[in-house]
Amino acid sequence: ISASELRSARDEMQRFLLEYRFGMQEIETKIGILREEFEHTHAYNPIEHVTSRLKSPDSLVDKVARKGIDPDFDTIRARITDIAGVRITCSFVTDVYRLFDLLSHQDDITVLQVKDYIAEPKPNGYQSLHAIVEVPVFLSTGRVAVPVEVQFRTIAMDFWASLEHKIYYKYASQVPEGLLAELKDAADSAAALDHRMQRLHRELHGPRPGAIVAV
Ligand code: 0O2
Repeated sequence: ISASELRSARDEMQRFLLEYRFGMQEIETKIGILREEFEHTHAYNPIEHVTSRLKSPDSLVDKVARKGIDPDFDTIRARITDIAGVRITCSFVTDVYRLFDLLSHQDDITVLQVKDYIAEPKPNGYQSLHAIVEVPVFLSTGRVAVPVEVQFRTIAMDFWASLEHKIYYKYASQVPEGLLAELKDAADSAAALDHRMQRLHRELHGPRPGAIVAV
């Protein structure tokens, strides 16, 4: 492969990823608007923090190889939907579903897939609500629909997932059996804490804190 071919492959990859960056920014803006409007109108902020990440070219290439997908951009576009990711950490479980509802009902958003790991936690205890949503991005060449993976979770779920991820890496995915059971137990404790905090919140603020008209 010549230097100019290499350069053009790099440019094509950067251009490909750019659309996902824009899609991610659109979702961040939508969440930022909801957060500000919520605080203003309801004097309540249901969001603790928001983080975003774009898959690196390296990890995208690894995923393409792992899944045995044809390495052309059209196939990657159709098959890999977590290139852009936004994680919304909410205060309470009710906020998780409320934020998901508010985002997914916006009329320029198309929900492609929902995985509710809160209703059905993974066997290791992982909990979060995952949605692949498609958001329009307007380029000089026209409109493109960009998929973004949005993860909604509480602070307790986020705390568990961050540390579990670190432990998993430390043991190069070979986590000892006893530790797996402890992690599952810790996930149950995190869920119990969520229920408890939700109950306290409800006792103080009534059944629907910062309630808004359901969409
Ligand atoms: P990163 O670095 O967060 O992006 P697929 O993504 O299609 O191969 P799957 O299992 O269908 O796989 O996707 P799923 O279940 O929606 O989960 C994908 C993402 O959720 C992961 O992304 C993690 O962010 C998070 N996740 C899922 N399961 C776990 C878990 O057991 N522990 C933790 N800590 N996070 C989890 P990536 O790409 O793995 O990583």
